[in-house]
Amino acid sequence: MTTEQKIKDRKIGIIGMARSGVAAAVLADSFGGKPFVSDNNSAENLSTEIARLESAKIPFEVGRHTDKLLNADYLVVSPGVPLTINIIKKAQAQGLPIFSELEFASWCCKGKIIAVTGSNGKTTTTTLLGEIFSSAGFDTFVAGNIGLPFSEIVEKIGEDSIAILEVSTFQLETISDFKPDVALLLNLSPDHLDRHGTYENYVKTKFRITENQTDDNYFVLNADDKDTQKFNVQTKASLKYFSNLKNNNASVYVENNSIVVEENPIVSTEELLILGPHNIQNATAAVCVASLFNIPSDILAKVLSSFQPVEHRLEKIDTVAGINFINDSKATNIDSVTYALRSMQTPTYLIAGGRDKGADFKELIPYGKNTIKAIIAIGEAKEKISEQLGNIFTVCFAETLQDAVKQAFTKAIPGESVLLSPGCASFDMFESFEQRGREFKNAVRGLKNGKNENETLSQN
Ligand code: UMA
Ligand code: ADP
Repeated sequence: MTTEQKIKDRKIGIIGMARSGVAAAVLADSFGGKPFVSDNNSAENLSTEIARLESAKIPFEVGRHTDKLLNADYLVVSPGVPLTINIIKKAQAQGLPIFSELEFASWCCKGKIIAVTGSNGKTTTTTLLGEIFSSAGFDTFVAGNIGLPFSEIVEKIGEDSIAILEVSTFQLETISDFKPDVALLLNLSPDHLDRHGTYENYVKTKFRITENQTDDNYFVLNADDKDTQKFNVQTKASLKYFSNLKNNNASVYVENNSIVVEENPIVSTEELLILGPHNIQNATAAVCVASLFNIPSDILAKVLSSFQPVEHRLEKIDTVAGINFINDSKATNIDSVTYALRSMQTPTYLIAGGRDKGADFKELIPYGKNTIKAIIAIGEAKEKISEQLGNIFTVCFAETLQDAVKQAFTKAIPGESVLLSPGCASFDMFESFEQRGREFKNAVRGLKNGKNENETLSQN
């Protein structure tokens, strides 16, 4: 079926009216479809989105999902909408097809797609690939889970363009034909178990990234990742591997501290500005993808040696009274916290906690043993952290992030570090991990300026 046949004159029920839902509705409208958007949030909280839909004359409802949604040929769901809600169950019972916004947008894509998934490192690697491809002269678009819905930009993508998409399991859960030219799976570790139920389900959903690939596509995998190797992947795509070790199966690997492509050293890992073994993994993965497009080594070396950490990912904030402050607010699962701990060179006060996603905090023990001086636990997970780690580490409680920063600052001595690496979602205390990271930075700035927490907060 052509894109036109899939969308033109079709009644399309869209669930969720935030970034993805509104972008999908506008895209549907632009292809001659008949979108109807529904969100269970209030009109008051959706004023910007409502204004955009009204100006495009796209009908919608807010406050709850009614059966109006079911008067459709198919539904398009936003990633944050769980498939267990009543209206989706009703739609399924009625036999309505359900597609993710990513799937829907992909119908309209004329260019090549590089899709990046994994439990950690997606945003860093997607951003890095974006810089590599645009430096190499490709007409490059970066979108997806990174914050810009694919539907928002897909119409600008021409036949010679490249779309580099960060892809989450929430988006893969309801794909049907999504077929990336190159799929990259960075790593696998437990995350989002509150949504996917079991780790097996989560992994199966991740592997869906390759389910429609054919032998002219590539599936790029991490040769060092034990779970990627353990869960035996079924794919028709050509497999390519990257590794942080001199691994014979890998086409891109690390040898004598250099990232090497087919025996040619590209860049020294010491030149990378993104720190830690996990970031070497992200860099080798990006080089592996770039090598499939014959991007010259001098361009790779230039981009890799100048690429800065993305905000909220092991971001060095400042040194106050000799104490280093590091913002890793995006560490929303345990694996990313273990990597943060592995990257620390000094004794560290760890600020962790927030909304638990089913994490096992005990996994931090081997990585924190020689690094953690104390844990300052915040948010809904603080009791669980204390229960699981209190017999190994000193665990203190803080009611607010500002208080946690203050406590850590009082305890730390010059040469030590304070690391915000929560291992949890932010939604119990903040709007987003970005807001959590910004509040951390504000609190640190407040310490530096000798201001109290209230002054710091009220200024921002
Ligand atoms: N809603 C309903 N009914 C429900 C539940 C929610 O109507 O039962 C409504 C909410 O009221 C809200 C809207 O749905 O208005 C929210 O949808 P959304 O959460 O999908 O929000 P978007 O702004 O479209 O953001 C989504 C991704 N969000 C999630 O996956 C939770 C963003 O990823 C992504 O950047 C964006 O699309 C663009 O592609 C965020 C994320 O947290 C960053 N991702 C997870 C992660 O990285 O771990 C997967
Ligand atoms: P994602 O988009 O998958 O959440 P990010 O690049 O935003 O990935 O990084 C999220 C968190 O994971 C940060 O704390 C970061 O330091 C850490 N991280 C980045 N890359 C990796 C990796 N390859 N393995 C483990 N942790 C990583």
